[in-house]
Amino acid sequence: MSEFAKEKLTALMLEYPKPSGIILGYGTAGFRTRADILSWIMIRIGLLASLRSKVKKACIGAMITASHNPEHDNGVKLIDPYGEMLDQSWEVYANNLSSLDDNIHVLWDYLETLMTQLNVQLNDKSTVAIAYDTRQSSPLLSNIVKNAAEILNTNIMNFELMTTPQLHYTVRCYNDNELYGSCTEAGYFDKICTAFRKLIEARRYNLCMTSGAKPAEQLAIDAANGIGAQKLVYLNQRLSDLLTIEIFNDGTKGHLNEKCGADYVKLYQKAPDGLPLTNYPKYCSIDGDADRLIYYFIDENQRFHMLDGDRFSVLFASFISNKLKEAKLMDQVKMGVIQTAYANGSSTNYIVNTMNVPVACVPTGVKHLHHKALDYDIGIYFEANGHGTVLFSDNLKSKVKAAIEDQNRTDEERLAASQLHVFIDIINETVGDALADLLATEAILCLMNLSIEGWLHLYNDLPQRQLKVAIKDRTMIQTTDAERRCIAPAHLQDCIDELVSKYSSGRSFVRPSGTEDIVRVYAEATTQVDADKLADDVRKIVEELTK
Ligand code: 16G
Ligand code: MG
Repeated sequence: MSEFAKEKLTALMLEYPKPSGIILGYGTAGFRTRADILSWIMIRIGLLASLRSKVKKACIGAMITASHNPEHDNGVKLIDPYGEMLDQSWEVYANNLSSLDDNIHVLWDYLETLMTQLNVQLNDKSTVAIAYDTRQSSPLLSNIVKNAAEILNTNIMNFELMTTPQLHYTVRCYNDNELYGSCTEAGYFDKICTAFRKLIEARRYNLCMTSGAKPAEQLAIDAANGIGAQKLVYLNQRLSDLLTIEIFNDGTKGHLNEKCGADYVKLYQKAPDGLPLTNYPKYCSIDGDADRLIYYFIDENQRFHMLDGDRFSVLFASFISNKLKEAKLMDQVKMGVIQTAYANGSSTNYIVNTMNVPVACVPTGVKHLHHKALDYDIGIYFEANGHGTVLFSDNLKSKVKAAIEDQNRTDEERLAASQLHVFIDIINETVGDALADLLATEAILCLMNLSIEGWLHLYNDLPQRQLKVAIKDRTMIQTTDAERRCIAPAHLQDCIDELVSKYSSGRSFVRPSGTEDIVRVYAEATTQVDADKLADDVRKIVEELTK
């Protein structure tokens, strides 16, 4: 390999040395830690992105963000050619690169070995698309990724400030020759806003013909003082005649994710700071990089109600199955909802027994849900934390298109098929997307003539409790069956089973966190008192058996 490249890498490593003793793994959402000790890993991720691009002969994305973490953190994750998360088999290379000593010869040897193994050359073409969130540390870190990737002959596309889902979308568009959409931020907004406009305008026109259209309900949005705020302004401008939104926590005053954002609202089950719960009929929060969404409202008795990821699954599945039925396409497609063990038991029960839609349960982490969703013509996935999307197969898309064009079908069938066709364009199929999910939710509520209260009352959640438990070594807890059962330590599962059997509609599980050095306990039961007690009982037994 060229000496010149090696010299450049040496200089970059000298500028951004690896702190001694640091261990950093490519976790569920890439590398993530305090921003001031991250620069060295950006070199290695830039190199890896370039190699991945050479191997796939496609553009690879590098998103600089730490999502809902505090401002002082940052992180980076890679995006594969079709906008999906980095293939798990490559996490090994990421971890190897991370663990190597800060020595040019060691790193260079590893790169050469890897290139031979992967059958690529330094001079092979590669393209890396970079974007970052609003953190102060982001521009510098992204520049290091760029400099490192360029050493391996890489063409950089720098999209600068973007939400995470926007970069996923852009990478997909670039790689499939813009079949999925045009590969710019403007193209992204065009696609989702045009689809939203089509659905809502047609609905309004019909309502005007009958009972007169109602003005859109106001929506107050907590943008977590993050990148989403800037992008929502654009959405608001484009759709102001159809959508009445007001943006709070837009970054002009508060700090990123501090007592606000989707994660805060979900965790503490209360409204964020900076968003007055006054007279808006509905509210929502997105997170720092705008890939999670949570809705909430205050009822007439001033009670706070939250609608999380499970609720989106139910809402989206209801709408889509209604349209499939109306279009007489239901029998021809395989539809499923994908959840994790954290999904409220009532939501699963409602989807399976009332809606007759099958539910699959997979381990925590978007990549697992996304992967499973590919098994269906329509795979709807949401984590309870508000991250999710819908995947539509090519088979489904062509069936819908054929139904629209089929002159033998009734007007009603063709209308339903065309609504579904347009709806697909609102969805960002590459990854969960708060902005796209927000538009999809507003469109569904409007088309189903459903208020947020009506949406909440589709089913009643079982009370639940989540606890964090600190133990000496969280790897002592091992799970199976999509994290719903423990296989180690011995007897833990038997004890949990026995505790659970004492509660009506009781359910509980324990799993080691993938992002923090703790284990998480989840419990649900018919009453809050019981859910709290069950969680606490399970906590005690976990502590006892891991001493
Ligand atoms: C990460 C995951 C999220 C998961 C969470 C679980 C992605 C993009 N994010 O934030 O899906 O719910 O980790 O955290 O995959 P835990 O393992 O600490 O419970
Ligand atoms: Mg996020």
